[in-house]
Amino acid sequence: CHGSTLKHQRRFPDDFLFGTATASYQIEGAWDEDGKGENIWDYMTHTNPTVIRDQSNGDIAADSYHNYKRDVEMMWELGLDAYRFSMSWSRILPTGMANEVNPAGIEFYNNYINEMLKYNIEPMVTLYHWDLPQKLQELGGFTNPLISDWFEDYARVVFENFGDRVKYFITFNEPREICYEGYGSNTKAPILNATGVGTYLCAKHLVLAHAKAYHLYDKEFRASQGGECGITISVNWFGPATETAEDEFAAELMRQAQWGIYAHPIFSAEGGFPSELSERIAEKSAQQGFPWSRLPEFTDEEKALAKGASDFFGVNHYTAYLVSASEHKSYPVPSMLDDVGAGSYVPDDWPKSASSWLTLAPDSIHKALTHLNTIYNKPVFYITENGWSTDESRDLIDDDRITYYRASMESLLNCLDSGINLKGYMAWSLMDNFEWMEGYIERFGLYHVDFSDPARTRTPRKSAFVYKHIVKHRYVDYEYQPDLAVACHG
Ligand code: PNW
Repeated sequence: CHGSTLKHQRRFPDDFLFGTATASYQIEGAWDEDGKGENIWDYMTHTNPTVIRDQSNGDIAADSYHNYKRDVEMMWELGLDAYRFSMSWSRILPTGMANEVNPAGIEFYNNYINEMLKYNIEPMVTLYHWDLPQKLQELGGFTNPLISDWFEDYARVVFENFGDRVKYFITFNEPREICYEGYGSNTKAPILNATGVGTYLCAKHLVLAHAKAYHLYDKEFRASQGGECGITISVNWFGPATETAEDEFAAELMRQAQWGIYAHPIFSAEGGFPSELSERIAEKSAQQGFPWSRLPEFTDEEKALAKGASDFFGVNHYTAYLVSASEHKSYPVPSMLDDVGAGSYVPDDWPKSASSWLTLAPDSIHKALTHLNTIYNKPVFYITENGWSTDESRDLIDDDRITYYRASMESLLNCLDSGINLKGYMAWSLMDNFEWMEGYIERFGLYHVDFSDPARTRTPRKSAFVYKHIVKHRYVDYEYQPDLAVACHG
């Protein structure tokens, strides 16, 4: 494989961590094997299969539980520096509580991690990527304040068992998707649809759960293990549709609702929920006859616990939207979007993926990170997810995904050029997997997975070779056109 060695190319530093990301429920399968307990996705897909577009589930998924060596071989083929994956809480603690640890679960993750380390691939572990033990859901899940203690107990088991080898821990993947989609709407398990109430209860308890796990790591594990602990928040860019004060304010409220309520308590200098949105929710709650604000307050002690409780800001970034004060559609009352009171849209000329929510927006990583860098005083950033979907009918030739990844690389380089402390990038995803409500219809993989084949054979797409080339050479070579028939390995 040759790349041209253009000297004028902007380059990524050698210590920039390039990787890919996945999540336990989306890839592992083995849903009830070797002592694993039931989680909310097992429960929902088994009791309510029609909520999934193709009525599928993650019972087998990409069967990574049995194919983990092949997964690591793919990481090696791509030349990755790091791999972000999540642990299944109910595989480690079948009932969710720490009184009973499942040894087979510990062994599986030990094997996965040790296999990566053989190839010098840095494991980055997410503790929670949406698969809550069902027993804990029955006790209220993230609406029960005790979730922060249960999560801390689980985090202790993870740090104790894996922290000797894992140097990057991420507590939660995407609080917005957990709280808003799972509790405030019906687009993720546990499809509670408690609009305008569930989201905010979950937000408070999740932030505290993160903070307790962070302090546990900081006080009891950091000195001996020497790693880092952070959180990953989905931060798409929400810019104003026009430069009017109304649209600017609407965009600000939208950003606060979409990610500020999770980021502000942890990363802002003052702590707590963002003030404009808090005021708006308090006002609306009063008008609606609630005796209290639907957004629960933090006590001063809780505020202090969460403030500064992260070593880095993990950003999942996919796309952007324009926010318009006059686009206000009719939303359920109460609900988060009604609280914001504005609408968002995407210009027609932004290229479309197979996912309704995902278009290729111009330079949006750079826009989002520039904003976060300013309001949260220059944290260390990792892009922990970014990627593009094609539909199931397309297999290996994915030029639109290549266009998307190259555009992302330019946006990352713009971040580095402007002095943002961005230290790594994880592509979503290493391979096709169970895409939640979209089942196996939308595909995000650099590797194609054949879900009709019991072996779940994995085959690199064209984009895999392009990503490999970027990781190896540390710049974007637009001349490089992999020929899949003779594509290079190793
Ligand atoms: C992420 N949005 O979720 C998740 O972390 C992954 O598990 C998932 O497979 C991947 O993105 C692709 O969907 C997102 O509305 C959900 O912008 C929604 C959004 C972004 C990411």
